Amino acid sequence: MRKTTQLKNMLNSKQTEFILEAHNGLSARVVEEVGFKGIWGSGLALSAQHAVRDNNELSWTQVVEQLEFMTDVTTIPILLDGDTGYGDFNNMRRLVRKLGQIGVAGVCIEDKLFPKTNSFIQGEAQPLEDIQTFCGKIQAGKDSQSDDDFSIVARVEAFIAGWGLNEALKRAEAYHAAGADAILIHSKHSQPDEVLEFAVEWANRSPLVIVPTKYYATPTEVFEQAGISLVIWANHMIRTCISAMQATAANIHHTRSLVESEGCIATVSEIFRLQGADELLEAEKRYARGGGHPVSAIVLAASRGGDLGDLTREKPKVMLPVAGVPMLRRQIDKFKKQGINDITVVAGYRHDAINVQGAEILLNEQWASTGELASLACAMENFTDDTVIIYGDLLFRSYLLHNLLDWDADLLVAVDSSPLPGVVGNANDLAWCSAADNRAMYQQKVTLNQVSSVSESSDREPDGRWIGMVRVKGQGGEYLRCAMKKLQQKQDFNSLGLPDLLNQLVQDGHSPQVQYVNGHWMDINNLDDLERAGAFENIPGE
Ligand code: SPV
Ligand code: MG
Repeated sequence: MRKTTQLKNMLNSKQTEFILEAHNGLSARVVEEVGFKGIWGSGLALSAQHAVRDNNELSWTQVVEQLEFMTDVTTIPILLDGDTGYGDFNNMRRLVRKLGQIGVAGVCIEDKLFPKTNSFIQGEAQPLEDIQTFCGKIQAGKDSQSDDDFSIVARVEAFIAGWGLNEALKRAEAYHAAGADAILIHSKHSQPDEVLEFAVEWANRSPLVIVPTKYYATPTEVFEQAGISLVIWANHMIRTCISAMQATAANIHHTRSLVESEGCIATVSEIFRLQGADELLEAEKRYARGGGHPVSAIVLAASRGGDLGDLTREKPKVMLPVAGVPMLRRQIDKFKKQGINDITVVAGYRHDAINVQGAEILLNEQWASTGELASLACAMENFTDDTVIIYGDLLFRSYLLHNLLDWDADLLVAVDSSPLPGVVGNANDLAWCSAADNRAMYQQKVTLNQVSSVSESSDREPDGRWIGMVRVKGQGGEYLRCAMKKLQQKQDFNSLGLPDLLNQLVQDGHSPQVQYVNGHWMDINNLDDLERAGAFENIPGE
């Protein structure tokens, strides 16, 4: 239902309705969240939040700007306290058109002179607007609304200015005849006598609105019995802010510490929630990277690297420095360079020695008796719609990761087709593919047949070596989960590695696509590797 219609229905409903003041997007959101059906855009509160006076010191365009933040984040109607309409009938016309454009449901104008003063400051000294002039403003406003259900509430300030019931009724009658959708009768008494007398005489000629700031102790049932349509709790959010801010500021100042205040104030996560931070994260999945998803990474880093001897006594292999920088740090930096910030490291051996920032560290507690797939199983929760899984001891040129991210495939593995003398026969990551690397073809469509040390399915030479990087995207995530489940049934699951997972995917009919690469990577298995690694990484710009 349109916000204008919601407000109109509230004004015309048989029961008494209630709206609460808000003065910015955040307070408006809070008012809606607790269940209010409408918001009062209080002139006093809108000014006070900027520490300016409720004397039209805030320009009308500044008011509209605040209101737009409020309408943007709420679905309930806002009734703006439009003071005197910020000028004459012509200013009123422009105001009403503008409010319609930004989704404000109605405006209340009071019969005082511009610039007005708050009703509770020397009210009796305040001159009232000429009745006919004020009626002209109401008519101009009604003629300018583009939505039939937009409401104009005429506020009678006769009691505030020290006049009696007759003047109040005379004015209300004239404003009603000029087209006002409701009458707001205001009073500065601490008892509701004036407004109740008015209500009796008014006898429901049109909806009646009140602001019980001064007669706040009146039981709400009294208003209901008097047939009041709308009660405005007019300034209680801004007053709450003031007391809370004063208490917190004084406490932090006196104690010179945040400790005491921390438990008494909203958490930072609560701020994020009210700002709708989650929605943005979801939107990023849909729209970031040209409609793709933000990519995450899982780094398998649980093993000690026993062949590196004493070097890995105090720290795991991934923390060994290469050209002065720990391998893991280098990897994380490379991920971040490609915009991958959701990084999970599955640690095991000497996990306490992993002290790099920028990644979530998970622990495979069984690291001593398990293999790569058991580590991966620890990180299943951290899979996103697009995840790169990588060995922690892999060094690579950035462009390899960049190219991997550039291809669109559910499952994608990088296979190095360049000859690797000395490795063939020992490594368990040799790759047999549906076709050998045909370097002449761009994005040659090749799929993986098998990764292992020896071919089980063919006796031909391998097509290359899987470099230890796999990208799992979209539907690929389901395939991977399914393959993991099957493998977890196996007795020897704890000794299985990533090649077993790739082979399972092939068996399941989900052969990963192959992206052929030519060198520019290395893994670290022994001291020789580590020595070569320094030169490998010593490339400017990497
Ligand atoms: C406001 O909230 O700004 C009002 C109500 O106009 S009052 O302050 O009571 O006049
Ligand atoms: Mg006001």
